[in-house]
Amino acid sequence: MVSRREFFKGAGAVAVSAGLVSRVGAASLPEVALMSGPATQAPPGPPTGRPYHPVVTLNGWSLPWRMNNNVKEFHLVAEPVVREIAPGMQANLWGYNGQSPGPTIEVVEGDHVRIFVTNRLPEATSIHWHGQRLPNGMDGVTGLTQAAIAPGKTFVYEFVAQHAGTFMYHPHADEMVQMAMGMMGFWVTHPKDPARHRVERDYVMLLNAYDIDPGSYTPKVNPMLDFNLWTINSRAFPGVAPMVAKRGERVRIRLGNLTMTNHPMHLHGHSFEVAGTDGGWIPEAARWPEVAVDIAVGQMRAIEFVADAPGDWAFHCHKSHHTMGPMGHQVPTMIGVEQKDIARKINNLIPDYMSMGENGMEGMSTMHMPLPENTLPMSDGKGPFGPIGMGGMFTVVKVRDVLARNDYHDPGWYRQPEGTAAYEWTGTALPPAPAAPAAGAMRPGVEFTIRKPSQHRH
Ligand SMILES: [Cu+2]
Repeated sequence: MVSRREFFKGAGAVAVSAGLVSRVGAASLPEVALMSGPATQAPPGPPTGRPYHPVVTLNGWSLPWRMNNNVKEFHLVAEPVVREIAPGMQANLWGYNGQSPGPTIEVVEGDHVRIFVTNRLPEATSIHWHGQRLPNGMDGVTGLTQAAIAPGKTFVYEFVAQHAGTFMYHPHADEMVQMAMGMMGFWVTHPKDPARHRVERDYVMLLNAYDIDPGSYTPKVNPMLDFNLWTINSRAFPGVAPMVAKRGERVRIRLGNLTMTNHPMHLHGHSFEVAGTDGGWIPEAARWPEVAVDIAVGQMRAIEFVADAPGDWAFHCHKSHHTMGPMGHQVPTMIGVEQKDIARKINNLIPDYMSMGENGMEGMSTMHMPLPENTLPMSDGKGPFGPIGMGGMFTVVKVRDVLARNDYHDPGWYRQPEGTAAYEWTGTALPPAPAAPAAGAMRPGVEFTIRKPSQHRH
């Protein structure tokens, strides 16, 4: 039986014209490396070429290359993939080399880079190298700078990585469909001198979004804003890996936004500096401290901080509907509603939900009902103190006193030192809260309007 890898090798070789092969001086296409799972792959470091300190793609990996007469050759295959969004939900996406997003491409300033792009999609595509300064014909805009890459064909892109920084790649071909289906990846050009911009941990993530109806597997490609899955590297929390750091290490997080809206990304417990944009590195004197950075559509930002506070610190989009799962988008307003019969339905959306405040604690854990097939509840993460109230575009920065240099495993939950956690008051009871006066008891001449929270009145 022909393996998938061999199949691609053969199919690609047929698609490249004889003229192109002799022009690049390659006897064969570079082997296609594939990734089948969504686990974070700890960076092995460069086996050939100039040295650099590798990045860590959350729930992703970096693409291997081969050196060919001092040219770094990569092979990207655009193809349909199955991505696990989080345990319990899979999506039929389009991506590169087995996953969406595609693998991160890492090169060094001054590298001569050649990328073979094979199209195994049912329609034409191209790749734009977002942020790179390169010859016009390598810019990847279908119809404007090149012919479309038809299904089954392989195109070759070739340029010198001129400046260090953080970039993205994505199609400029039927892009509403292809971006909504997950076609995107990260590109990092490392500085020629590995001591420049040096950090101990260097994470990369693409912010993306999908609209997948509960019970279905394929994203709808026509929504403009109303997506129901807000993801980091096509994963929703608790599917998003944590970012780990040893206390005192300098950490960089490179974020790119290929959704249709902006994402104010917020880090708890630390302040950071915005150190880079897709335009380049910001001089140190021009950086300022932040705890949230808004990342606009099509932008990327590199933030840096010293992980000086041990603990489990939330890192998330500050738009509250971006930190919930698809079922959260079905939730009606419950405030002010008698919850007796509805707790059962909510329990379907938030498995550990307890109805409280109306008629006691009915609808507790005994009424757990199954979710529809292939979707995620509003929030599904379990923390050391109970269910975690955020999902979607959310993960955790885990700072520990002890952590090996190249260790990227999840160290588990933080153990807070005795006496440092918020605690329940068990002293003297507070006097009862004064009840709101009835409308009739109001002083004469004062108008008083009661507004039900479930309605909007103007
Ligand atoms: Cu957001």
